Amino acid sequence: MSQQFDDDDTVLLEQTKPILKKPPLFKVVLINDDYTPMEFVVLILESIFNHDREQATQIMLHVHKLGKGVCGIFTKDIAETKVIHVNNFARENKHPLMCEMEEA
Ligand code: TYC
Repeated sequence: MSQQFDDDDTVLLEQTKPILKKPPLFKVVLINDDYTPMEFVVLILESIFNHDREQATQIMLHVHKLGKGVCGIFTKDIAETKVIHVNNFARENKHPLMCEMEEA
């Protein structure tokens, strides 16, 4: 905000546009493997990514057939946390499921 004065010394305020940058977004990507059970992948997509059973099944089948697929798109901190949760949950259950993030 810059300050100017007119003839009777009234302060004139100039509105300046706030400079707001959109935060960069990241895709959370699931990778296919031959061992993780399909039901476990569907459970992850429902519980960590809030997909309904139908969407979760579609995404799991996409990953199963094509090798990888997007679970969701998030800001950096949220994407990092989701990846950690997926990988921890998979390891706790002794599955080799892999999850990564990529700039969107
Ligand atoms: N390919 C696995 C199977 O046949 C299922 C699977 C799907 C595993 C997606 C990982 O990210 C994955 N049991």
